[in-house]
Amino acid sequence: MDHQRLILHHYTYSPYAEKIRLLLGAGAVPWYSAISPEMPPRPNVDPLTGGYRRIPVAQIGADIFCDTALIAQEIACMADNPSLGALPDDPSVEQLVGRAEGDVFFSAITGASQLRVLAWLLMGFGLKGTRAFMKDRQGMMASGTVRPPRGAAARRLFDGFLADLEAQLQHREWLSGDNMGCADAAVYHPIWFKTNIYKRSVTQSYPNVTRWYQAVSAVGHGDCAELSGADALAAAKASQPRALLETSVPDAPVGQQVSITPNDYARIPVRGTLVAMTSSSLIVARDTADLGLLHVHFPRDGYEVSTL
Ligand SMILES: N[C@@H](CCC(=O)N[C@@H](CS)C(=O)NCC(=O)O)C(=O)O
Repeated sequence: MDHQRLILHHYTYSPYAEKIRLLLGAGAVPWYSAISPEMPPRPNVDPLTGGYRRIPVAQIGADIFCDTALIAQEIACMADNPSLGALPDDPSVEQLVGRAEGDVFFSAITGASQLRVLAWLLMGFGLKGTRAFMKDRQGMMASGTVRPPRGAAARRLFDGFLADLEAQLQHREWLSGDNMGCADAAVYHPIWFKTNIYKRSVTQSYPNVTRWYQAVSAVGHGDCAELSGADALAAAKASQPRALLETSVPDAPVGQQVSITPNDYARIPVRGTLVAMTSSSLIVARDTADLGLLHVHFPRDGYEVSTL
């Protein structure tokens, strides 16, 4: 295997993973697919991240990337295409992306009828698995700081979002500029999620959204090869983290033990030694008995950093 190829730890029905799979396709970046369980424990990912429990996680050798904001930037570098990693300089698009990855994402599921969600879960997980999945996600949200709308309020919110997207797409093919980019993938994934739950198009009242949705789908996932979790761990073990080129901000507690915790949901901390902290990202080193030295990368936006 090629140890420098990006490995994506993900599962099929993860909307945020779909965002990344499409960006990999758009950037023509070859990648390895390592399928993860839909809920912890995740023996293919936990030893790499040291606790971060969200999906997707990307890996390049002994460098581990948490959060799609950062993974998208890595893909943009690999593809030499900045629009895959950054939003366009357009406040109306930025606002749509913020909504898509906030309440709209949750509303895809909290707005669906309980019966429909139950049927969807039962088909995927069976009875025992559905019970475990619901318990897991309830626990994840209970310890979180976000309280998404439910029922009719969630449905109104989702529809209002589609109507605003329809207006945005009136005079443009893509949200990101001349080609599909990060903004398109970010706005697409909650709609894709709802389409999967409903098993039919949810955009039919919005012709511009429908045309755009089909164009984003057609981009596909690119050149992907399956990889086992064991091979992904072996790749980490056989590699050294890449050289640190980041220049840390002056007040960064570099060299100290820190914990990094998402500030919204799935608030499991990762502990390690801070080795770099710029204005937009940070890296913690984890010296592990089984896999050696790993560098775990996080964006700063959306994560709390505490010194221990
Ligand atoms: N801000 C994160 C959000 C990721 C996220 O919420 N992922 C969902 C799956 S789409 C998740 O991790 N759910 C809980 C789980 O899979 O354990 C990102 O951009 O990567």
